[in-house]
Amino acid sequence: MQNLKNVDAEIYSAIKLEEKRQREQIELIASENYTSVAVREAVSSVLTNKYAEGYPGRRYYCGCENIDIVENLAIERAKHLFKAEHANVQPHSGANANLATLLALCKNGDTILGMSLSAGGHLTHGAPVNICGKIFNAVTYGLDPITERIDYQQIQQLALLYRPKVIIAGASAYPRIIDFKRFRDIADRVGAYLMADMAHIAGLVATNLHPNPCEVADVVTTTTHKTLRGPRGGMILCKKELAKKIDSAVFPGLQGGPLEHIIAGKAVALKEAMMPQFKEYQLQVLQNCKVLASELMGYGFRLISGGSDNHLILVDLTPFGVTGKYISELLHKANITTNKNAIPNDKQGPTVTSGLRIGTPAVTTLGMGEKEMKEIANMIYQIVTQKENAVNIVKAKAINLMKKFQV
Ligand code: DSN
Repeated sequence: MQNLKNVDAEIYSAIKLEEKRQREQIELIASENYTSVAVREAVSSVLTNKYAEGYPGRRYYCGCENIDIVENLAIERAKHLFKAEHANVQPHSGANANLATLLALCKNGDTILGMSLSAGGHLTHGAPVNICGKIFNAVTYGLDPITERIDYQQIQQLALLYRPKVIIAGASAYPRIIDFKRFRDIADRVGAYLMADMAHIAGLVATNLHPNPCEVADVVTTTTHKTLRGPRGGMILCKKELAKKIDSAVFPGLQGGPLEHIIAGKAVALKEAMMPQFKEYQLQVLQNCKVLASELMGYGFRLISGGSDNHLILVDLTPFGVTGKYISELLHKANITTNKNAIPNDKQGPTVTSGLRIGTPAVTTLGMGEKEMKEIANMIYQIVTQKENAVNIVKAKAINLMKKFQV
């Protein structure tokens, strides 16, 4: 990055610091990953120079012939990978994909039914602080208090009572398989659209390691940078009959010019996701998560729902008398990156929380396996039980572990 260094030493230096951070810190944020170099090459290409408002073959600018090749490849790959009838690859983010979908399916004031933020849902599924909670009448469902799994009975009762226009399936902090068919049945009973947000699990869906919501949902949204391991961005997949509504809601409804350099990165990631190595990677993500969960439980941690079927674990820290904020900050000092997370019926507010969310997608990309998961579980245990006293020793172990893997 010699040119960048010459033009802007401050940004260059911040990027170098971030490279060092990514090399030295164990990345356990469940929604993060490392893209391939091929994806980053596409993202940093000259495609960033081009305006391409509209869709392939129907642009508002001249000179889009190469951009059309890129966007069409991304669309076709997304449809093929997820067995979807239509794909819109333009959403700048998962939040935009969700908002565009709701704008396509609902009018202001219509009722939507999604998982509550405190149960593991996402802001854009109707939280009052998000625009989706402000312009729609958002009703939320939670988890079964005993099993801490999605309470499909409760969803059905709420759906019958409130007759939502859209039911949203999907979560940001839910460690179990989501039964999209059960959601479909409930949506059919009340004549609602079913929207599935598969952002967290898209890589597992792509490799048939999680049920595919495209088989049953009217619209499926996702980000492209979590388990799918592409560049930061969003995507919408839907049935053919909703294609026009969805496309119009994204552009011109919500966005202007698409980020074609990012769309190129999405296309590359989708191609990578079709390769056999990607399935091996996802299988290892699941295996690593199982090992991490079982080791943590062995150290006396309580996991929400008692374990994990996917790439993430939600730890209840209350038995140790510590908060999510405190432990995530201590772990960060010890070079382990996680995030504090609310647990069901959390007594702490959302900026403190009683939980810790941990995921295995990023460390698995580095090549870590079961041995490393055991070491990481031990490091987390040391921090939670010995607190400040363990920071230096765990930090040295974390740096040492990261030295064995190339970011
Ligand atoms: N912010 C993301 C996460 O961390 O789960 C969800 O979009």
